[in-house]
Amino acid sequence: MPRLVVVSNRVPVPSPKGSTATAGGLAVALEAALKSHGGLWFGWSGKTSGDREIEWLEIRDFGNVTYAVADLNRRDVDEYYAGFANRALWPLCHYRLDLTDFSRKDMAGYFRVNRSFARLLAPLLRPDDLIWVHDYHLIPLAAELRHMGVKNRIGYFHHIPWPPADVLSTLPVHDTIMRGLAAYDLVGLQTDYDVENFAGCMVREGFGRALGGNWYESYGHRFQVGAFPIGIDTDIFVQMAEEGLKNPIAKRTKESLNDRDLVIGVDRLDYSKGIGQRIEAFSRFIEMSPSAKGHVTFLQITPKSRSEVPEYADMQKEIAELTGRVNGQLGDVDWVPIRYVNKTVSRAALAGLYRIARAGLVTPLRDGMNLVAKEFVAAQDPNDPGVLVLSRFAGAAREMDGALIVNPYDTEATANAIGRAISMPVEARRERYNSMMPKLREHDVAAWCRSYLDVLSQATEPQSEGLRA
Ligand code: GDG
Repeated sequence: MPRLVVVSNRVPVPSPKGSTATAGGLAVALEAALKSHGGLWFGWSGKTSGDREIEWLEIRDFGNVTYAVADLNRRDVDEYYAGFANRALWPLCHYRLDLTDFSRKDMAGYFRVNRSFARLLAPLLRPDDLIWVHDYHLIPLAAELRHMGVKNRIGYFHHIPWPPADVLSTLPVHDTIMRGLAAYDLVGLQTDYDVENFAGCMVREGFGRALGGNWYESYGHRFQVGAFPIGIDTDIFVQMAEEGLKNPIAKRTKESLNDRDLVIGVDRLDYSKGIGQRIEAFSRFIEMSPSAKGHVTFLQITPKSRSEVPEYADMQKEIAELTGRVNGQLGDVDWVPIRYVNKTVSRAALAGLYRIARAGLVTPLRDGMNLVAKEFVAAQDPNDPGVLVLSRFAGAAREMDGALIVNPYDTEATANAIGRAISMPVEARRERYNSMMPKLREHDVAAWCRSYLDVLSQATEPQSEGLRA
């Protein structure tokens, strides 16, 4: 079995005792894959260190897994991370052309940091390593490694949506991005819809041709593209939720509700998550349903995210103001409609909170997959499950047929769906829950890892007679 090398923007280096207990499902699954293959996890430490150029790595071994991380200097963080990755690629891939900032300085910084990462990583590689690169921060990495003579199989997984050609082509360097992707052996996307969009960008824009069987040829290199919908650590989540009410935060929350119904939302504070539209829809639901006034509480847990990016700072202000306005207008002396919390809670608390909620609102305007949708369902009590209200624009909507699917831009329809979720009879709720759980168990995050790595390690190029023009 070849050694596995995972590359991601941030690396969850375990604590000195070797524990990554607070890590999410993806980090846990990647760590498990690294342990079973033996492996190396490479990326940014998350630390900013003055003006020093990226030239050294901190390397630590935990069992058979090596963690190699580099600090970035202020300029690199500003241009590569807060700049091009999060003010150009992130809004672009989430169809927010109104929020993109295509600064040439940031573009140069993005490619420069990827080159530096490749320079640090290349000497650590062995000839038969399987290399798996994660997410939009690192698209050019394979091309940089190839320049340095690296011949290993290199895969890329794009965790966020892939946009249609008309959207992508607004990016001045979209050709360099497509060329960068063509240097991989496998480009993994979340859904078939993303694969269709990717094919449109590759073929219609003239960057490559389809060879059939998900193979493409571009810039003289053949590679595969496929949909690999990510899952969660379902069994662990079910178990955490079963013990959820032992968690002090979940317990306190339940007591504080005084038998009111709980509606929950959990998202990083990000404009792609549709938090403002969700608050408007909840507020409309309360206005439309006199019986809900005083009897339903919406808990929105929203850890701050990317506060160094101006669009995120603006959004923090907008959502706080909106929440204050709705609470002021609709609340009463003994009831606030929205509890808005800007902090991270533990995964155990989250599992308990999902479990006591009557409805989960997952209403992004655009999302690669959305793991909260899956976690919410996995956390439910099978005998008395809550209902998931899910945006049609989340990748998860393609799998989760037991959810109430909504258009988050349609306030009235989303408000109606909240009402339906809260008043749904238990038989209908069980039926919906039972239609989703088997898939969540089968397609968990470990299965996702395995299926991706199987294709990356075993892919054989199509014979030339099978080629399609
Ligand atoms: C990207 C793509 C894709 C949130 N608040 C707390 C907390 N969380 C955890 C959730 C969930 C994770 O963060 C968020 O995952 P999502 O999938 O919802 O969204 P992104 O962060 O945007 O992730 C997305 C994903 O990559 C994987 O491919 O699904 O589409 O955008 O696990 O539970 N966890 C804890 N406390 C919190 O307060 N412990």
